[in-house]
Amino acid sequence: MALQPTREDKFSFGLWTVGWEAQDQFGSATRPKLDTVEAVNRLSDLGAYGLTFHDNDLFPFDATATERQHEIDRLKGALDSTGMIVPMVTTNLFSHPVFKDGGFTSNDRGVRRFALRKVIENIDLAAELGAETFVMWGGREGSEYDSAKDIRGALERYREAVNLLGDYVTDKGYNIRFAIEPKPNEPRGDILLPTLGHAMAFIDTLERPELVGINPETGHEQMAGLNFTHGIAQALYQGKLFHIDLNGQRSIKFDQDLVFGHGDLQNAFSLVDLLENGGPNGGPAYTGPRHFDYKPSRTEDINGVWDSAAANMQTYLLLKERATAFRADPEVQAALLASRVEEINQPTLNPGEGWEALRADKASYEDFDTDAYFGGKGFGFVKLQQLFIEHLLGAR
Ligand code: ASC
Ligand code: MN
Ligand code: MN
Ligand code: MN
Repeated sequence: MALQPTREDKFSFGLWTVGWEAQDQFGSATRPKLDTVEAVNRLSDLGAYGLTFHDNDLFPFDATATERQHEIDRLKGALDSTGMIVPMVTTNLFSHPVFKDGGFTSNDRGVRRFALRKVIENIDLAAELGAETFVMWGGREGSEYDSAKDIRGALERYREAVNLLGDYVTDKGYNIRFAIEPKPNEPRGDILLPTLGHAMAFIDTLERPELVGINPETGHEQMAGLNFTHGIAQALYQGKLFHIDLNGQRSIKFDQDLVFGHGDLQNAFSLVDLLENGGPNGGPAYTGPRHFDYKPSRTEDINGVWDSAAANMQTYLLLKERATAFRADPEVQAALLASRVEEINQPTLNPGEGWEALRADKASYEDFDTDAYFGGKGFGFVKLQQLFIEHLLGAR
C-alpha cells in the first residue's frame, strides 16, 4: 500500500544523505556526486518539504567567496522553483584534517577559534535561508586516550563556545535555536556528550539554556544500547526536542544509518506513536521536522538512492497509519485499561499532601496488606504488547 507524502508531513533530508557517494573505511565511492539542484528537485517530487545541509555539503571547504555564493544562489533558485524550505542548517567541523582533535574542544586554541568563526559564518547563512534550527554534531569532540583529553576542561570549552553562539544569535536578533546532537563514538573512540541525557544535563549549565535543545538520532542512542523512544519521551517532557534525526540501526555496532524502520522496527513503531499521538496516554506530540539522517547503502545506484529516500517516508507514514489503528481498536483500549496504563497520570500524593500527612495515613503503610493487595494478579502487559505487534504486522 503506497501512501503519498505531503508537505504537511514535514519530511526533510540532509543533502549529505542522498548525496553520499558511499565511500567507507574500506572502500572508495560507488556513486557519483549528486548535484544540489537535482537533490532539491527529486526530494520535492517525492513529497519532502525540506532540505538541510552542512556548509561543506553545499560548497567545498576551500571555496572562494564567489564559488560559495554561486552554490548558495543555485540552492535558492531550486528552493524558489519547488517551494522547498531549509528548516535546519549545520556546520562540518569533522572532515578537514584541521579538526582531527575536534573543533570547539581541540587541544589547539587556534583550531577552537577557527571552528567558532566557521560556525558563525554558517549561522549567517542559516538566518538568510530562514532556518530556525542550527544543529551541532560534535563528532570529533572526544578522544581515543583518557590521558590525552582533560574532559572537564573540554566541557568548559564546549560551554564557552555554545554560550558565545547564543550571544551571537541574540545580538543579531536571529530566530534560531541550537540543537546538540549526541553520539557515543565514531569517528572518535569516545565522543563528548555521548547520549541525549548527557547533552540535556550539559544544556542546564549554559547561560541561555532556553536557546539550546537536542537533535537525537535513532541510531546514535541505539549504538549506546538505549531505548530511543524512552529518550525522545524524556526530551519532550523536558521541552528539549528541538529537532530529530530518524534512521535505522541494528544493535550496538558501527553507525549504520539505515532507512528509518530498517533497524529496530518495534522501537520505530512506538516512536511514531509517541511523535504523532503523544504515546500511550496521549499528550503533546512533536511538531517539528521529521528529518531523515540516513545513508543510502553502498550497494545502491542512484535509483536505489531515490528508492531509499522514498522508503523512509513510506515507512514513517505506514507506522503512523498503524499507530492510529492501534489506538482506535476497542480491544487495545480494553487492554490499556486492564494494564492500568492511564493510572500513571494520577498524582501519588493527595492535593496539598506533604510527608506528614502521608506518614499519618495508616492505609498507605501500616494497614497496607501487600499480600492481599494484588492477590497475585498480573498487569497484562504481554497481551497489550501482542496487540501492538499484531497492529504493526497489519494483522488487525
Ligand atoms: C550531522 C549529523 C550526523 C553527522 C553525520 C555526518 O550533522 O546529524 O549524524 O553529521 O551524518 O556524516
Ligand atoms: Mn548516524
Ligand atoms: Mn545525525
Ligand atoms: Mn549521521
